[in-house]
Amino acid sequence: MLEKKTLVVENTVLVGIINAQQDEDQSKEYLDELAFLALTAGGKVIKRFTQKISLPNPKTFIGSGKLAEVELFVKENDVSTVVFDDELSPAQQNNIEKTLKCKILDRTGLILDIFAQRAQTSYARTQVELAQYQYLLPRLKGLWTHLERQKGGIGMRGPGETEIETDRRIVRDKITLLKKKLTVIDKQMATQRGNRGALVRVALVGYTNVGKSTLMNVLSKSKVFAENKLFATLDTTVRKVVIGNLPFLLSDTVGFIRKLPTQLVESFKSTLDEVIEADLLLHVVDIAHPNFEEHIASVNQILQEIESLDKPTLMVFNKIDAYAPEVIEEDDLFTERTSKHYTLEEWEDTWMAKMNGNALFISALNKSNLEEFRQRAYAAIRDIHVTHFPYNHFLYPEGLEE
Ligand SMILES: Nc1nc2c(ncn2[C@@H]2O[C@H](COP(=O)(O)OP(=O)(O)OP(=O)(O)O)[C@@H](O)[C@H]2O)c(=O)[nH]1
Ligand SMILES: [Mg+2]
Repeated sequence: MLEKKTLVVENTVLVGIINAQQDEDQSKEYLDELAFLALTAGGKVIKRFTQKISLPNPKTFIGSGKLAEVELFVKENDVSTVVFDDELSPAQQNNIEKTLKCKILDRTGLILDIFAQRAQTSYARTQVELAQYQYLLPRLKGLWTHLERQKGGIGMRGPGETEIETDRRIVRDKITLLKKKLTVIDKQMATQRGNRGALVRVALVGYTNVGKSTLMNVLSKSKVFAENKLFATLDTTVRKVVIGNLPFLLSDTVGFIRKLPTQLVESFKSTLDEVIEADLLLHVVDIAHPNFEEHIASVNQILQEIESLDKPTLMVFNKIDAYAPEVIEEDDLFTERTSKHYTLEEWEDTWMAKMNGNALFISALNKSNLEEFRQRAYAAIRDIHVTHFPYNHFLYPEGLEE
């Protein structure tokens, strides 16, 4: 495993920008999420800086005045980590590090750090390690003395080759090795998946922390790790579940997030194979989250990247117990009514129309509306099953018997 840049309850500062793509409200919500990520990684956010800026400064991302402000705060408050919400170029990261003299992470680096902490199995660890090396490759600054130099060293270096180039080669070799290792495991896993026979395959997908594992636990009556932290689940779990008399396979997998590092999507492809090979997706949404519509868009974008967006999908809006619309006071004549004020019924109407009826509203925690969920899931899975095995249609009635 790579040396971890773990945040051990470190004083952490966040930096975000406001521009044409993200207004003040959005920027705040992104920083809220970044703060949750930092907390998950073990950091304590003690200050946030934002700057209105149309184009990021190519050298230091934020302007020099703002950077000086951050520098002063960092000095006076024993700050060990500054996290930027947006992707920094390797040069920007270097320059900022030189000025602030503390650890500089961007959102990608922070997510990678959390993944590194959470990876349990050797498979997940290998995937994270690969993503970390790919992220670090362009950021090498000749600090790689802790790496084993099996190849580099005296006599091995070509004329004029710098240490950084040697390091780069070591890292590239490491990447090749990890990729080979993953290919071997992938083959084993593909065989395992192939052995699963005729069962319809259903995958839970969704943004992180929406309740996928909780729903899996309710349905399969087994224990999958669920908690109020981001990326509680890294490895895919597959369970055989029976609704009515119809058995199927249900998989729970890594949650998605806005700006999920491409290196991660890339190296988690085989974890996502369960999604790619699924017959039906249950797209779980946390309707109590103020940004849930944007979450849906982020998830769909990743589904698109892995060519799985056009699969049959049930949208499962979870956490209805926690949904609280914003309220306009009676004497408030100025606030315009927006979707933030929708009642649950209004959201149901909206999404039932958008999804052609393939939307459901439940609480996995309170087990509300689960009966309807089971009915709808049964019907969808049965449809797929009898398409695969037309001669089985008499085994499974069209509707779920109560
Ligand atoms: N209020 C409420 N909380 C819920 C509900 N379902 C899940 N939660 C909570 O939401 C948090 C996240 O649940 P998980 O099941 O771990 O979510 P996940 O989607 O598997 O998350 P990752 O694996 O991190 O992507 C936990 O604290 C759950 O108890 C629900 O219906 N209502
Ligand atoms: Mg989970």
